[in-house]
Amino acid sequence: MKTILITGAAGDVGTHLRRELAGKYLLRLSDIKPVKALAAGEKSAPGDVAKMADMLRVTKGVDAILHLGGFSFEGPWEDILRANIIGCYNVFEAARRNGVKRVLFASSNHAMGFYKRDQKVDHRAYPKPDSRYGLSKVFGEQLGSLYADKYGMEVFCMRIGNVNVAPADKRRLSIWISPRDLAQLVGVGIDHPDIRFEIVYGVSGNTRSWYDNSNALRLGYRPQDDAEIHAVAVLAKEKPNDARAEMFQGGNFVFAEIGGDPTRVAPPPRMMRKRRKPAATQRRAANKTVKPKKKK
Ligand code: 15L
Repeated sequence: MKTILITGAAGDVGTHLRRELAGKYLLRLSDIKPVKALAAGEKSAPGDVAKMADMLRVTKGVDAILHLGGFSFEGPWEDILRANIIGCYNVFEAARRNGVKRVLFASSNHAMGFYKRDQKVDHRAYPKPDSRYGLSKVFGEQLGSLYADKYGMEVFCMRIGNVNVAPADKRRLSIWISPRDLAQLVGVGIDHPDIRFEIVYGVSGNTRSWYDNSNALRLGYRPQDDAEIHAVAVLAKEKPNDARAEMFQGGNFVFAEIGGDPTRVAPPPRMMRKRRKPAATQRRAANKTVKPKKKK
């Protein structure tokens, strides 16, 4: 059985995947926080992604790495730099030095958040990050591209939408991924025999998807879930949102700290098919629905 290192294993996505991947792989679980309640087939390997020595230790001898670690929402530059830029570099570089060829990188829909909601994007569309967080995900993807081309590593980037048991709001009807679909996609990334550098969208087979996920389908991903079965319930409790957030795929990430006019974004490329607050507070602000301001 393959041994897979999961960084950021104590987080929400890591917790879903531990349950879904149990029995399919041996899991080495790494996080800066304690990883609780180890099951059969799981081992803990504490480590800070921002420390190269830690990453050299935890990546030794694994068959593949699933890199979930780092800041998972918008944050101050110092935090994004440490956890997502330096941390990501350390994971890829430690993998290379330890001869681990395959790395699955948890990128995000926020690498593409400045695309409008009436645009359908595929794996070839150029990135339009909506935040420092989104930018750090573009960095991770491009680092993966460099390590694939220069060092022959096998890199699978998943632009994950939102992992949850059910979609939380209208925006998530387009980007939701169920834990079992994500686990299936991760399995494709681990076991596909011919990966060099791939970008796929980590979304279920959602009727309202903003993504052309043909690259994932080409590699064998067959999502079993569709957010649409939750649509009536989700839309019934949807509150009116800020018009700027409604316009773009990234939602509230798009206009956080905005200094200009968000309607002035570049038109889509031709190849596109038309159709310092506390961290917990920032996460809540980034994910919640914002009421439009009343006109005075
Ligand atoms: C993400 O990339 C974040 O990690 C998660 O916290 C959510 O904000 C998600 O995107 C989303 O867009 O809903």
